[in-house]
Amino acid sequence: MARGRFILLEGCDRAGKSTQCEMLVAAMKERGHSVELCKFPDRTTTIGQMIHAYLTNTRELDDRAIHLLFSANRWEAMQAMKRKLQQGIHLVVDRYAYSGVAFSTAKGLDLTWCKNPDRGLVRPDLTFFLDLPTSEAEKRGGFGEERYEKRELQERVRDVFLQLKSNEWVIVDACKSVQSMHNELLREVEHKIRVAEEDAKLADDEDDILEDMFM
Ligand code: T5A
Repeated sequence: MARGRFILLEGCDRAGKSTQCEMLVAAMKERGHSVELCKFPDRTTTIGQMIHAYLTNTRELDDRAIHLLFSANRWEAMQAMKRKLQQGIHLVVDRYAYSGVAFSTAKGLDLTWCKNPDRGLVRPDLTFFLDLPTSEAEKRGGFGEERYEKRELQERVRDVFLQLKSNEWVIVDACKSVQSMHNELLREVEHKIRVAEEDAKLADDEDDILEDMFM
């Protein structure tokens, strides 16, 4: 049996990540895949509640301290995520370490310093970057409610995201309709899973989880 695939959706604020994650999970379930949704920050944990208080401006924190909390919020989920991938469950993940580095670097922290706490996390098999101009994001529901939803910062965040881009990234035009983005994402995911399943039938060696984020 092939292990589950780690499918990540990244992008600036209001690009439609949560909408697409939910649609992707529903469509994969309909097709008979075993799949779960994860979201970062996970605001349900104790660390996640501290992050929520910061994002909603009810708490102030040093830039480095909040960066480390976002990273700790990923590490606390890591054992459970690995177990699920090993059990053949696919994970659709709404934001991850690329967001961590992009936002903190855009605020002025050093890029390498920002990557270090996330070194060795499980690395995604497929990353979609939902690319939306800030001028379009501003028109979408809810923009401006949280701390980072400001034009100049979002533009710097996008620049850092694009510096982090690697071979497993697919850039998606997030100006497109919800349905056409969904069709594109689902096509890519189905292809990735099909290839993994065919490889698993042919290969003798283990299909290991990739534990080399930022390494
Ligand atoms: N952060 C996060 C860090 O600084 N460090 C980190 O390590 C991490 C993980 C919260 C903040 O934390 C920062 C980044 C963020 O600033 P969050 O909880 O993911 O992160 O933020 P949310 O506010 O929940 O989500 P986003 O603002 O990123 O929105 P989404 O999920 O991209 O967008 P979505 O799907 O909720 O849609 C937004 C609106 O647009 C509409 C939707 O109906 C909705 O109204 N919409 C579309 N409209 C037109 N066309 C489309 N194709 C549309 N798709 C959605």
